[in-house]
Amino acid sequence: MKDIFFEDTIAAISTAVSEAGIGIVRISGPDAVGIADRVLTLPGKKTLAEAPTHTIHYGFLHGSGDEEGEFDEVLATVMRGPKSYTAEDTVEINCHGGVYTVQKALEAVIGAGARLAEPGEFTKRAFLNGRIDLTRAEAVMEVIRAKSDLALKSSVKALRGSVWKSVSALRGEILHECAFIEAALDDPEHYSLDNYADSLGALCGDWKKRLSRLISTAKGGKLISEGINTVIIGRPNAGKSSLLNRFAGEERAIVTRVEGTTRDVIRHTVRVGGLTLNLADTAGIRDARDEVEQIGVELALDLAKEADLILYVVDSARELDENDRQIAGLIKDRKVIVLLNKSDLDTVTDEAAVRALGGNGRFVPLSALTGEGMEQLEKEILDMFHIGDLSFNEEAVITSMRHKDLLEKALGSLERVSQALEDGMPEDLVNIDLVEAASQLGQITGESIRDDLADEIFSKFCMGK
Ligand SMILES: Nc1nc2c(ncn2[C@@H]2O[C@H](COP(=O)(O)OP(=O)(O)OP(=O)(O)O)[C@@H](O)[C@H]2O)c(=O)[nH]1
Ligand SMILES: [Mg+2]
Repeated sequence: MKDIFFEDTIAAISTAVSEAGIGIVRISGPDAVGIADRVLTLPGKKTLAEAPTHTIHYGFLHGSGDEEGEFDEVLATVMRGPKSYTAEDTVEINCHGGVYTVQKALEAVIGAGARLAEPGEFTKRAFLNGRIDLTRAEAVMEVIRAKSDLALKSSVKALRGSVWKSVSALRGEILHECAFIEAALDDPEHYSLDNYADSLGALCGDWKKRLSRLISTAKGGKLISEGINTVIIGRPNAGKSSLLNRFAGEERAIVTRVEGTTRDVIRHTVRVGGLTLNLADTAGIRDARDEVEQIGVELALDLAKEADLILYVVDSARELDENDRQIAGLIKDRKVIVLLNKSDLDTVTDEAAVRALGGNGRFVPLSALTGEGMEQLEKEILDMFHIGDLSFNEEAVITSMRHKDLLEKALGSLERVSQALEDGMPEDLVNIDLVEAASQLGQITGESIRDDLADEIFSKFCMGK
């Protein structure tokens, strides 16, 4: 445990503030038990102060100094530090879940001496009290904000420490070499740096590989946590808005037989399996005479350039035309699923015809009108983003941009180490970038470099003997 202690006691409503079966007010800090005792009456004049840790008590809630004014029947859980979420003394009061009651319970607790917690403050305390490292603290925030099942899974995995494990293992190895170099420079009689450059070069190559691998998961990690930006594109009347509505399960976009119905971008977020798709329905691509429609077409083309996934809707009941040729050319080499729409009608356009225009990607026959083919479309999307791999392997997935940034910086430092070794630079110079890399990785897990390097030197290399 780091010796940071907080003098004040904080409280907040820990459950969603809505009509629910129960609502929980959490109190954490040195006076948590005392404060709870001031607002609770337990049967037989018992108090929480004399209760053993990790026990639950039945009682009545009232304002501080207002024993007569009982307003709820509650269960209170006592968890004494360090065996609690924040590592501090914690009491959780389970009240009945009406918005009014829970608010009133919080007011009573504040009236008895607690301070209203800031957002995330319980987790911040858990971190500052040394109970969880920074990657886990961040993962807790991600669990709270997770938009999809898969995002939740990867945050929970980070919470169990998969990112922390990979990063701190790497950092430990780097620190070990930093310590060795410092020891050898200080005490050349006992530690020799002969041929050391070669072995450090080899280690450095391995570290760089591991870092690059971690960094490469960040793209998938971002898609998981923020959703896949998906653009529906196609010529007018192909059925783009019908597809959006089919995904949404409601009439989000106007559908008519008139070409050029959609002009603005219509957005809707949907879940597919464990994934989140941020869908954008766009204006049909054509050389529009109407100025407003033309702006919509430009917007569609711009969005398609940035998208993670393009759903290209083709009207398979009609021949392809110039607009299709333009679209097919534009989205070559991108992540594309071509939807041969209106499969419920007599079709004249097939996969081969689209390919002949240069269009490629995966092909799915679909009827946005009847819904036939939607299942296959969803399967293709899940398959395309390797959901099988991401959800089941135990590999760490980087979902935080802060982590990615620091990993890239650490990789840069290691590149400089490799370069310096190749140039035959002296070890003390090499060590500067090595320490830098360890420090950047330390910022991910929230460990400070100074103490750790000193520990490493003293514990492993018996300096000062
Ligand atoms: N038979 C059949 N008709 C469809 C299908 N999908 C869409 N339609 C019809 O095609 C017409 C155009 O559909 P929309 O969804 O508005 O097409 P859009 O691509 O959004 O058109 P714009 O917004 O004008 O670019 C409507 O009359 C739809 O009912 C389908 O799978 N089968
Ligand atoms: Mg439309």
